[in-house]
Amino acid sequence: MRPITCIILPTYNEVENIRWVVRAIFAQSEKIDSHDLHILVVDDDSPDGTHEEVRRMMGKYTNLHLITGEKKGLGEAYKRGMAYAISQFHPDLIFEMDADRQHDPEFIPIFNYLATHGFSLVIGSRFAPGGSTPNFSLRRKAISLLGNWMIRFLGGIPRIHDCTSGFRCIKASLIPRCNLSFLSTRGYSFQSSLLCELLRNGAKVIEVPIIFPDRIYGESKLSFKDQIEFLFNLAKIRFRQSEEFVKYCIVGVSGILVNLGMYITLTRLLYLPPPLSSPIAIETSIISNFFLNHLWTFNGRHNAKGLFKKITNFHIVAGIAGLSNYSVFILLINYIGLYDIIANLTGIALGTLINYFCNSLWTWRRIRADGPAN
Ligand SMILES: Nc1nc2c(ncn2[C@@H]2O[C@H](COP(=O)(O)OP(=O)(O)OP(=O)(O)O)[C@@H](O)[C@H]2O)c(=O)[nH]1
Ligand SMILES: [Mg+2]
Repeated sequence: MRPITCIILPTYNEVENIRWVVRAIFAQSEKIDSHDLHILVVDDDSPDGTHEEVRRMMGKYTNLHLITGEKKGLGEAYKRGMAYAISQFHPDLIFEMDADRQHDPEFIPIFNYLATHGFSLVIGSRFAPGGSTPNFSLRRKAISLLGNWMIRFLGGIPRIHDCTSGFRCIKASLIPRCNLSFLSTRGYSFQSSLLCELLRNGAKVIEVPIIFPDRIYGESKLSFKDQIEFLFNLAKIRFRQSEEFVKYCIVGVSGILVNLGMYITLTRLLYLPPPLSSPIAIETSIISNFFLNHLWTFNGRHNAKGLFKKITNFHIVAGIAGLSNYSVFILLINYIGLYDIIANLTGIALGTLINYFCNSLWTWRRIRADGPAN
């Protein structure tokens, strides 16, 4: 049996388009010999009878599937669709695609090929060199470009040109790694937050330029509310990008308290000498920091390293960061004559950054969906 590619088509009042889209997608099957194509239509009980039309076609196309539900926004439809597709078909690849004929099905074989040859996320990009939106009004183009620019720079993904595209092919194994419940419910916000989440989880991405024409039939569902949610979502994405660093700093502060508590216990209650108590207190705080980071800060990161290797790396990083902290401190008081408290704070800031980046990029390094990176 060949692996499955599942194309998710969210629909709301697409009765005039759905028949054409389904037929055009299945016409691409013969150009793909590596995968079996399935379509999952996620219709939110469209009043125009889109789902009845899909049901009629299901008699002819055995790989056509349908789920229906209450209308809660495009993002919610995708979340439901992805969860259903993964549990029912165990697909290798999942496509996101609009059902309004604005995404050209001719691209499906190319995306499918790229997603099995080195990339885990293929984006049909309107704004990459070669892509275009020939019928966009100046206003729509300006909103789209501004929105994309904000996501690129606030979301820390400047190299992606089209962050809100709804035409993508995703390695299905990446999706369970993403926190879908965190993602927004509406269209553009959902697409941009899913993209950031996929990249956070190690997606290897390529953009393929596409031409995005205007709708011929039916109406756009993009509303003013979508634009408002988009702005709120930017703040959420920004926080999400720094979330690990904030958690790491909180753990660092807890480490100081653990160190101090242990030192006081050893010297004041157990009467151990300070030269012996200090290293025990330091080691206790390193171990407690390690487990808090393991279970909280970097929880959910997929990484092939065993616990022992991680603990060893964490100690090495603590040593390097401690040494850097101390060297900067000595340098600043001896050669620059800085006030010792300021010199110490500078050393701590540098040590914290070294500590965070080494542990994030080495100890708990993420693996890509297309293979281990350890
Ligand atoms: N199930 C479901 N599908 C939706 C919902 N909103 C939009 N869609 C579908 O999502 C796809 C994209 O919606 P459009 O309204 O065309 O949005 P767009 O293509 O980003 O914007 P335009 O360029 O203005 O058309 C279409 O297939 C819609 O039918 C929804 O709330 N639920
Ligand atoms: Mg559309």
